[in-house]
Amino acid sequence: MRFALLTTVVAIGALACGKKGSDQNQSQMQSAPPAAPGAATSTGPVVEVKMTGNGSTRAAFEPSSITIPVGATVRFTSVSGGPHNIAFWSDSVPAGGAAALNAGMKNTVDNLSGPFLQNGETYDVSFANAPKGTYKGYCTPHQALGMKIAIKVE
Ligand SMILES: [Cu+2]
Repeated sequence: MRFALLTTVVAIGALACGKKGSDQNQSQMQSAPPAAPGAATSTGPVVEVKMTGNGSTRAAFEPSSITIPVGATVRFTSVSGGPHNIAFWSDSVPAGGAAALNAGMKNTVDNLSGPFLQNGETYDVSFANAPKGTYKGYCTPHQALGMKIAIKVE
């Protein structure tokens, strides 16, 4: 009788540990970078853009103006002063551009608005099937600091 009780306690303990373990895994997965190489249907080159800042008075995309071919992927990396994100003004993109961006942006938090990146995290925007023209974007937390980017697809 006593032995059976002890076994039950041990079993419950193991269950509790198992549950805790899976919770930890879940939170780790949520904080992991959302990069999913190959998930987008892009076959073009990858163009790197850094997101930088000092956490208070200065924040920028580097470079803040780029020209890419149709089908390229722009890879945003939060280097310093995060969190940063990339969001596009829906009325700034060429006709048909919003639909292309919706297909090329994963885990959006709002319309044409990418997730917030901690320093060291990366986020890809695929310009597969994106119409030619200029796409104007900004960082939501640092829009007031002038953190903007112009991406010209040609
Ligand atoms: Cu920012």
